[in-house]
Amino acid sequence: IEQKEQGLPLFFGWFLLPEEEERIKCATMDFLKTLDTLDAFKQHISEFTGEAEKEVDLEQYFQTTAPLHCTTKFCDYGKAEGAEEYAELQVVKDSFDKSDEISVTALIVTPRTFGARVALTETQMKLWPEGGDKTGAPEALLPSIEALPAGSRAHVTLGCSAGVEAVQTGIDLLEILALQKEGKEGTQVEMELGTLSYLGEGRWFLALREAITADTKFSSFSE
Ligand code: ACK
Repeated sequence: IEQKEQGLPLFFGWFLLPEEEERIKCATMDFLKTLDTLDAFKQHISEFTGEAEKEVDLEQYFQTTAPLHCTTKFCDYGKAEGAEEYAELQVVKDSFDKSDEISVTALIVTPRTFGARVALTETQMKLWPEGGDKTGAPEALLPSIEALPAGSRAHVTLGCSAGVEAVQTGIDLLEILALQKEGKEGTQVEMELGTLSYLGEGRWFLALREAITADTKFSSFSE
């Protein structure tokens, strides 16, 4: 593993410790197992399968991505706007390699992605980059993103469907939050873990009754 030009990484973020990765994977997989058995989910199954009567095994549907992390700044080895400035921030240098705890407050499932929403603390927001909610998002979504609080995009990608890139998880999350803000909340189902809502076009949002916390280390990643 070699750092590319200027030594800038692919991205910075909070990385779940290995034992935490296992715990979070198990807990969230249990949710997926339950979700695809619910009648409410089965009613909208065609958004995942393209066919009304077909079944889907969500555990197989999403391919897990490693390592589990919450991206702060996508640097693309220095090609992304503001990458160098971010790496030079004192708070980034001071936080590097330090332990921190992240708090997962919701889970999202769409035909493209499976993700965990992360609620950032005020201290963690200092590591959230300028414009971090907007990078890579489609033009049409930008006004809605601007209306949401900074850091709304913070998430852990838990899985992507075939051919989908991880960057999509944050975009799916922002889209769901924008729909909720407009009051477009559909069917609600009470589950053990919390309240599940349907937002159309195969988008599901589980607001956790109790946040799931995970120990992490702030670091960077390069392939
Ligand atoms: O799940 P993620 O946050 O989405 O983690 C991965 C990580 O960087 C490595 O690919 C995220 N990512 C990729 N492209 C972008 C982008 N343009 N803006 C923000 N995050 C991105 C991806």
